[in-house]
Amino acid sequence: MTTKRYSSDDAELDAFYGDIAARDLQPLWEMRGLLTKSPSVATLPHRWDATELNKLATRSGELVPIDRGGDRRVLALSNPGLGGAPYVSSTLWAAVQYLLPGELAPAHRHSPAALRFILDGDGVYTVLDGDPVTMSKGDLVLTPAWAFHEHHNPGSKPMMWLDVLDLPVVASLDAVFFEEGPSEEADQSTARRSASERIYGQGPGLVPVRPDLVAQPKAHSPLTVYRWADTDAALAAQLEMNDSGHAHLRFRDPTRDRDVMPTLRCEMQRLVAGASTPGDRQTGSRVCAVLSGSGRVDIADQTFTLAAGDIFVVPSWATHRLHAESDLDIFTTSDAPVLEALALYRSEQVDLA
Ligand code: 1HN
Repeated sequence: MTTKRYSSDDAELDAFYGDIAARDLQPLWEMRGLLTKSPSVATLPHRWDATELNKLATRSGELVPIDRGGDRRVLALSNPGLGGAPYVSSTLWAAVQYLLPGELAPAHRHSPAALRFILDGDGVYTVLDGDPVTMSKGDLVLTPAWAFHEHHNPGSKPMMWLDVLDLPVVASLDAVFFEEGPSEEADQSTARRSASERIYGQGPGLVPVRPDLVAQPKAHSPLTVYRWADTDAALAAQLEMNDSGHAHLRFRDPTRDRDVMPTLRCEMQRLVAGASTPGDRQTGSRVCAVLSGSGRVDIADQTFTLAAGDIFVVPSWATHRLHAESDLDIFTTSDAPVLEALALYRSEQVDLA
């Protein structure tokens, strides 16, 4: 017997509970908290401080070679509500990854999808199924499920970035696969821009027609990098058009009406100094990173100050609200496409006093 044994003061019922437990059965009528009025969420609101993350990532670079466990030097953000799991929320993995000059994090692929958001620095390039993509501050780089990827730092400075994966979702669906890759050097000589950008990132609404350039239909955006210059210009243009002091945009597949990847939604917000967002809450969790500026975020009954490089997590259905002290740029990724696909997505504004 490995299942839970229920008990009763009534001897006959208690014997029955013993017999059903011996057959790995449980009585629904004794269970509590199975169906709650609103989500019962273990993930806690939390913020990781940029200065601490930078210091500890630097120490990991001094202490730990790249070829230890998984060939990635990664510090997972472990949510204090999740009993020691290496997950930032019940559905998302988030981490900082640190790569020293001259290092290579060799190729592999996995069924969980990943993305990188670059909070500072440049110099690293990642190779996605053979296509080299440079990574610089403010860029969003996709690593779609089952794409081979390796990271190179040919520069002279260490580099750190944010990784987010849908790993907890894929793990809970018992669908994790992993494979090591071929280790060939990608040809950087012709890669001033990735092929993905040259074909799909030349201008809004422009897609290739030549059959040899049209990507095979995949489950994710064929554009694998969203450059900061474009994101910045789109945010600035939105702000010019309204006086709310709040710009908000979503990264989309340029060829189809959908999110960048089937499991992950990515958004960017800019608040001018003094502006606030309305309070709202959604099902599904989100990881947010401060690209620049300062302010604070209220999440449920907690308030966290925010500075550039900080990373925080908003649990499912927790009311959250941003306030900018100086102009604030915030990247967000969430599991919203999963909830939407399953008709479980809910979103509402919450009036806060
Ligand atoms: C992974 O493949 C990377 O390739 C980073 O950079 C973090 C965390 C869990 C599983 C795979 C990477 C990861 C990861």
